[in-house]
Amino acid sequence: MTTNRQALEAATRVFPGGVNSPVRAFGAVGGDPLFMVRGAGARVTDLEGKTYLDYVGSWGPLILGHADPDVVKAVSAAAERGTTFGAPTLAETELAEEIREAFPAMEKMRLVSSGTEATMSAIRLARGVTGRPLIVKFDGCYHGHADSLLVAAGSGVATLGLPGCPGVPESIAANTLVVPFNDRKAVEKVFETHGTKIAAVIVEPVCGNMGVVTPLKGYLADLRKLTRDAGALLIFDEVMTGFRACFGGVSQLEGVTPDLTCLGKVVGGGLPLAVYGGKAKIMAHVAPEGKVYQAGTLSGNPVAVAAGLATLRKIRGNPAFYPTLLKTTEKLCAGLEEAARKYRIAIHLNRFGSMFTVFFAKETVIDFKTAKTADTRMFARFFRGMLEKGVYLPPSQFEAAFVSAAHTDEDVAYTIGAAQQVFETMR
Ligand code: KE4
Repeated sequence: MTTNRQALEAATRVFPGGVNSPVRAFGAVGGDPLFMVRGAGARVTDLEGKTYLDYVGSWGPLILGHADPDVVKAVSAAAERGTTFGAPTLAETELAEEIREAFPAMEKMRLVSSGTEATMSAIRLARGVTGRPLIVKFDGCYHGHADSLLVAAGSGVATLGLPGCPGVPESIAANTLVVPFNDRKAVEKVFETHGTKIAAVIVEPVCGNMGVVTPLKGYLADLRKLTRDAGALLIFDEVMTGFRACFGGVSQLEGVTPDLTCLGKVVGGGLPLAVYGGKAKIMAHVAPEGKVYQAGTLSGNPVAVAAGLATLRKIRGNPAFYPTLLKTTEKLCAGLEEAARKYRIAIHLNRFGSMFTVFFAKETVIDFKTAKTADTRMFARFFRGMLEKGVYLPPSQFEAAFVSAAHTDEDVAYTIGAAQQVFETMR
C-alpha cells in the first residue's frame, strides 16, 4: 500500500469516511487525506514519503513539535513501569500541581481522557451544583461532541456544514441556548429571559473552532459579571487556548477568573489527557466527595500523565519559551499578511498566542456570522497550493493553525515564500 488513495480505500472499508475524526477527511478542501507515518519536530511525513511543514500539530497538542525527545523519554519510561493501574499514582498529583501553577483558579480538578469528557463533565457539574437545566454556548464554538454541546457547534460541524446533529434529542438540545460570540446585548437578553434557569455559560474565551476569533475588549468581564449576578457558573473551555500564549490561559491574560476551566491538547503532551477543575467548593460536589458522578477507566493514565508532565515542565523550565514562540508566530503572520497584500488577496488573519487563522474574508472576523462570510473556495485553493509546496495547514477555514517551538525562522521564511507563490496564482 504506497499511496494515500489506496490507504483511504482500505480505511473507508472499516471507518466512516475512512477517518476516526471528521475534520481529518479533507471534506472541505478536496483531495485525499494524508496518511501519516512519522513526525519529527515541525515536520510530518506521509506514507508516500512526502514531508510537510506541519501547522496542524495534531490540532493543538504538539506545542513542542512531534516526537519531542524529553516527552518520548518520559513516555517510554512510564510505559516500561506499566501502562495503567486503575489506581491513583503520585504522578497524577504532580501534574495537577503543575497545572495549578498555571491556572491557580483550578483549586481542585479531575483528569479525564479527552476535551469532550472535560466539558461534558463540567456542564454536568454546573447543573448538579446549581440545580438548573440550561446551558448557554456561543454560535460556532466547539466544546467536543457531548449531546448538550453539539448545538450550533464549530470545528468539524461547521466545516461539514452540518445543520445540527441527528441523534441529539430535541429535549436535550432545547436546554442549550445559543447566542452569537462578542454580542453583549444577545447574552444580556438571554439572561433577562432565562437567568434563574441558567446553570452555566460555557465559552472558548478565545475561539479557535470558527477559526481564531478574539473577544472584544471587556466582553469576558461582562460574561463574568452576568453569570455571577445570575448565580450561574462561568466555564472557560481552554482546551485549545491553554498554554498556547503563556504558561496559563486567556483567564490569566484577560484577568477574568471562571468558576470552572477545561484543558486538553497541550496539557496531555500529545497523549489522551484532559482536565476540568475550578473552585474547591464546586469540585467538592464531584463523586466520591459529592454526588455528581463522573468516572473513567483510563483517567489520569500514567503514560499520558508522563507526557503532560514532561511537556509542562519543559515549557515552564525555559524562560525564553513563550517570547520565542510568540515572535516566530508573529513573524509568520506578518509575512502572510504582507504576501496577501502584495497580490491583493483579501484576507483577515486572526491570531492568539501561537495559533492563527487566515480568513479569506473581506471584513474583520469577530464572530461566526462574519467568519462564514469567508470564501471557503479560496481557502481550499490556498490549502491545496500550500500542500503542493510542502506546507500542511488545517484542512478547514473554520479551524486554527498552530506554531510549535520546533518551527524555526527558516521554516517561517519558507512558509511565507510558499504563500507568496500561491497567492500569486490566486490573483
Ligand atoms: P477532544 O474531545 O477532541 O479531545 O476535545 C474537544 C474540544 C473541546 N474544546 C475545544 C475548544 C476544542 O477545540 C476541542 C477539540 N478541537 C478539535 C479541533 N478544533 C479537535 C480535532 C478533531 O475534532 O478531530
